[in-house]
Amino acid sequence: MTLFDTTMFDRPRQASETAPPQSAKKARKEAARARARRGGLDERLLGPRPRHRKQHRTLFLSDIHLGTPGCKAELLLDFLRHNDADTIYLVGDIIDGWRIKRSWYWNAAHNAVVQELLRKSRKGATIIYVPGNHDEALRDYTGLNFGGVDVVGEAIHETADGRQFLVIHGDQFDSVVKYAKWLAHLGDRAYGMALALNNWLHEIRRFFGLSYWSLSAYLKNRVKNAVEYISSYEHAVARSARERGVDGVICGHIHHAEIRDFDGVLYCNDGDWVESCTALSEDETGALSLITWQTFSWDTELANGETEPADEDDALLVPTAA
Ligand SMILES: [Mn+2]
Repeated sequence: MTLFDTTMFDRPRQASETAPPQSAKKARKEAARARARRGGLDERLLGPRPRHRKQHRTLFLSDIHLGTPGCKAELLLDFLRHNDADTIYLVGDIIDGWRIKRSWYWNAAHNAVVQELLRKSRKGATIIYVPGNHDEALRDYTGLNFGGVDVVGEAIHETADGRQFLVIHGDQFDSVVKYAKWLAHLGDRAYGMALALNNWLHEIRRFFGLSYWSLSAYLKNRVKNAVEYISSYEHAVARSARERGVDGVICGHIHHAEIRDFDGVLYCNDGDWVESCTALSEDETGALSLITWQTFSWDTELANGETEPADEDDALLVPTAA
């Protein structure tokens, strides 16, 4: 669903691409790129990665929900191309298994996100996958390694400054999911409808050049029950972390990014890639912070004037001392 003909963004062909002795690997790469292009993937997500990528000690991502139309796969792909980490935790609900059974949504961007994560693993990043309730089928495979990705039930992450964090998806604290699955499925379907409406709004806003804005996140923030739910969820998670004797907890599940201190226990929620497009980062000193990536890099860079190429004619307008 692109509003523009993406060929208008084609970058100029480089000499190396047109040179006749093309290796088989290169040909395969170009074929994959052509497939992604036909699949509607934005040309700007296919070219070389930016030279200056932000380096994190650790990145935490959850609730990506690949396999559903609500997943903001292109924004996530843009984020992944601009951010690297020594360790990446996938904190559950990465591939949406519930919906796989009902209906399956997969496009070039979803595929590219998986490829990008596997690429980071090949380049040396440690990837740890803690399954959630939407990809709970993976919970049968904890302790195994798939293509460089370690699947674990939960993890203890030690930050650079020596603090211990429990890493879990967090549905363990959601009594609705735990005790009445059919009810959760029902809620899931209504939620899917809200997200479809949300996507439709997103396309309209994008057409008018407005940034991503989430209807469901907006509603969730304003509905009293949802606020109460989030608050009691956060308290339950923090309480459990205290009982485990850790310094903090890193989770996802409720699609509400937050870093909050509960009497000395740090509750960190890395958010999601369906509504808020957020990730949790740990830097070299062990400091934790939230990153929001709701705008494509090319829009942000244009807004900041960072990649505007210097116009040579401009020099003529600058008065010189000589
Ligand atoms: Mn979940």
